[in-house]
Amino acid sequence: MSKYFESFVDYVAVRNPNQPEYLQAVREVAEDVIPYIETQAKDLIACKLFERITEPERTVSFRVVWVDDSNHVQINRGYRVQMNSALGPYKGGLRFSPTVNLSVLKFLAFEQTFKNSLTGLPLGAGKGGADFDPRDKSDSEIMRFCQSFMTELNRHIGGDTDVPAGDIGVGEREIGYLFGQYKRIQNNFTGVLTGKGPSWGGSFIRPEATGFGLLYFVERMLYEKQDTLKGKKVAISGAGNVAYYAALKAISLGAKVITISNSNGTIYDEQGFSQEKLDYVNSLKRNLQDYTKRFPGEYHAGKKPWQFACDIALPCATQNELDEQDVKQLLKAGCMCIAEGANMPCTELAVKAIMKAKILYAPGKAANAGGVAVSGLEMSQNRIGQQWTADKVDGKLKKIMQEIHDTCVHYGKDNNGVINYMKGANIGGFVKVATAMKAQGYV
Ligand code: NDP
Ligand code: 2IT
Repeated sequence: MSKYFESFVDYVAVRNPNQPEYLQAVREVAEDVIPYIETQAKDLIACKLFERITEPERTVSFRVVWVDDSNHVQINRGYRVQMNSALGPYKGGLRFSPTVNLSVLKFLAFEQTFKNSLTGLPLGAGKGGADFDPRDKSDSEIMRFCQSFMTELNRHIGGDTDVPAGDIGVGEREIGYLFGQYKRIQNNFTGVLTGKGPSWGGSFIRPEATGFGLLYFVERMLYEKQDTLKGKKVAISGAGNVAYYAALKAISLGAKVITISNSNGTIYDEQGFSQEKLDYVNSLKRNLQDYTKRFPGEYHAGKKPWQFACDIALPCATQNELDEQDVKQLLKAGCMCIAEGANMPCTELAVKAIMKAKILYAPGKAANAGGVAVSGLEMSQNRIGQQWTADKVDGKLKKIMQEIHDTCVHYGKDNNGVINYMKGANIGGFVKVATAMKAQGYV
């Protein structure tokens, strides 16, 4: 790597101490974008375009106080990282999880910059959330927390300013409570959040969009190799929104889904999941160990899905959930494709091992962009006061995923015809944002 790369990485590391996830995400993009800038866009060096893109436009951190069911006062920390508004209003999810901190949210907001650019829609980038764990809370505790969180957040967001959505720990229920409180404070029914219910401004297909989009992307990658999903064995991690709809779409495209997991363990079903089985998994809440009470299969406490032989691995849970050792195991068992439903689920060393093996690899910023893409379509529907049919939204989603795939091929194909989807996504996402930032001057 060049001197500029080395000095840039040092510069970002010094400015962002104790933020390992953020530095990991920046390095992964810089490895592709800096060589591109040095050879094809030298003018971006003097105007410090890449240095600017790694500095959030604004970061808000705030106290969230609420009272739990036992009448105890609880204090959490809320955040919104408004990363980049070159292409449109800040856009990206809210994560409620005890693992939330500034490093995690900045990496997510940084990834969102390139992802949102790749969708082709007018979306800036942001991410937010709180170190609040919704998993062990009652419904009324969740409502009180959401109301307190929005009492501060409302002054920083708006339909043309910043439009949050869901992420880990934030689904339709939380979006409902957040929206209700925003509307109450602002006296304004507007598209300030996406992922709303279909009867109150939400878009059809938004719940399905990330998982469905992931499979549309995988379908396109396989198509490039004159292959299909029919008969492929698919290992999926996670048991949440992305994992569930990824599994359903994979099954409907003829694949056999053999694993579902959460942070406690993995269910392995050799015969493959069906919709009935997946709905049963959902009904178990987080008690995956009870799967075998109703269906044949195995529960592996404390284990990840990557030990089971599969053709395609779809990490759909969280960051850094798949490491170098997992890649070795997957490769040994014949895995030919890894596509990320989650954001940055592969560690840096895992990515290097995948690249070396030259199997198909789709980074999250391309492969999971379907969620934010349909959020963008929800914003369009809110602006014109209409609701499109599920078929229409699904058709648009499919087309967007195909276009993202083609952008990756355009920027990522080498002279031997090998497609580096990571490089394609990084450069393809960067070019559009950089052009807009350059045009908008030193801001
Ligand atoms: P959910 O909250 O619906 O589900 C998260 C799932 O991941 C849960 O089953 C959870 O298990 C599991 N999980 C979390 N942490 C771990 C861990 N350390 N090890 C194993 N499993 C874990 O979130 P989503 O499905 O919405 O999000 C999943 C991923 O997809 C995230 O990386 C998110 O950023 C990304 N994403 C989401 C989009 C969306 O539209 N929702 C869009 C694009 C990306 P447990 O209950 O045990 O915690
Ligand atoms: O990571 C993501 O792209 C999301 N959580 C979805 C963001 C959105 O605004 O729909």
